[in-house]
Amino acid sequence: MTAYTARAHTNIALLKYWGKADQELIIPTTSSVSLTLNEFYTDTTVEFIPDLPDDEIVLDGKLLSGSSNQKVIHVLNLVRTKANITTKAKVISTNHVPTSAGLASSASAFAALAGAASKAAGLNLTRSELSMLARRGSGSASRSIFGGFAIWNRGTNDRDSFAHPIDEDVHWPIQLLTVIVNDQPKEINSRVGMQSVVATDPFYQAWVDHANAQVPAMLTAIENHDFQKIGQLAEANALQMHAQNLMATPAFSYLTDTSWIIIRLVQRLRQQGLSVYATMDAGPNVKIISMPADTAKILVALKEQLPNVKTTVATPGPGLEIIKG
Ligand code: 2P0
Repeated sequence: MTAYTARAHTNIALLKYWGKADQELIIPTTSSVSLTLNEFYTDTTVEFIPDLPDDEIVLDGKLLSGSSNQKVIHVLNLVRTKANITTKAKVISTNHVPTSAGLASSASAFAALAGAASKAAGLNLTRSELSMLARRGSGSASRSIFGGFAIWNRGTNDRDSFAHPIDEDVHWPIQLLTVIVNDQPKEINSRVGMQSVVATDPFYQAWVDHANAQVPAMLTAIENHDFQKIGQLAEANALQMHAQNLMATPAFSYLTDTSWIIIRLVQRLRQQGLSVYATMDAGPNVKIISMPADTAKILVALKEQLPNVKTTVATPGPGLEIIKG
């Protein structure tokens, strides 16, 4: 059997996924909308090798063992079932999403794995099917099958919960400037954090209803290239998601004092006339949705308040590609 290498880029959610209706199948409670990013990606090679006693997974040059490779084996098992094979696989994955980029790599990792593993097993899946498969590894990976703007329609079951492209070729100015507050692994991983919110937040259903109602407005804003509306919706959605974490028992927050300094700075820059909006994921880093022409002004304002802060800039990127095999 042939080895295949796939490349998938990470994505930032503009409307967030924060909770599962089905934990085993990874069916979300809300539809989410994202922008795939050009600068950060994962390359994954998969080869099914007869007589290999066990799956072998090498991530960034290190052989994974124990629980850290369970999610990968789970996706390989789904592929084997579809392809009607039992052969074990060798997986070699390289993340070009440095932790210092302030972005998560699980979206690009599981999208690349879905692409490479399915091809290596002899399957020719559609992009919708690839999105469903990637979703089973990590929900946000369903969106990284597509470039540019994508929507993961929540659906209700394994076959109707997958992402769709909205606008894959983004030729108008929008970027993500990430301010790195902390590049250490988070204390509460997103799977645990979101489940705690679903199970204990008394206001969770209200959040679900409100977040789902934000989707049509976001789709219209993207269609109209309405940068301000996209930013307004994204910032409100992110703050509302983080508010749910405070509603959980026990309450928790990914945002630190420094995160809030940056969020307030973004709000101040907006009062001064700049089109800048903040979004945050399951960690303290603040991502500033902005236009390339404003980068210098944003950096000057940031450095005035936080002289040693590190930043990265990412622009819209492509969907899943098979790059070898
Ligand atoms: C998102 N995040 O929409 C949200 C916003 C983090 C905050 O998707 O349990 O790693 O593997 O499906 O995809 C992070 O959650 O969780 C995430 P699982 P995942 O991007």
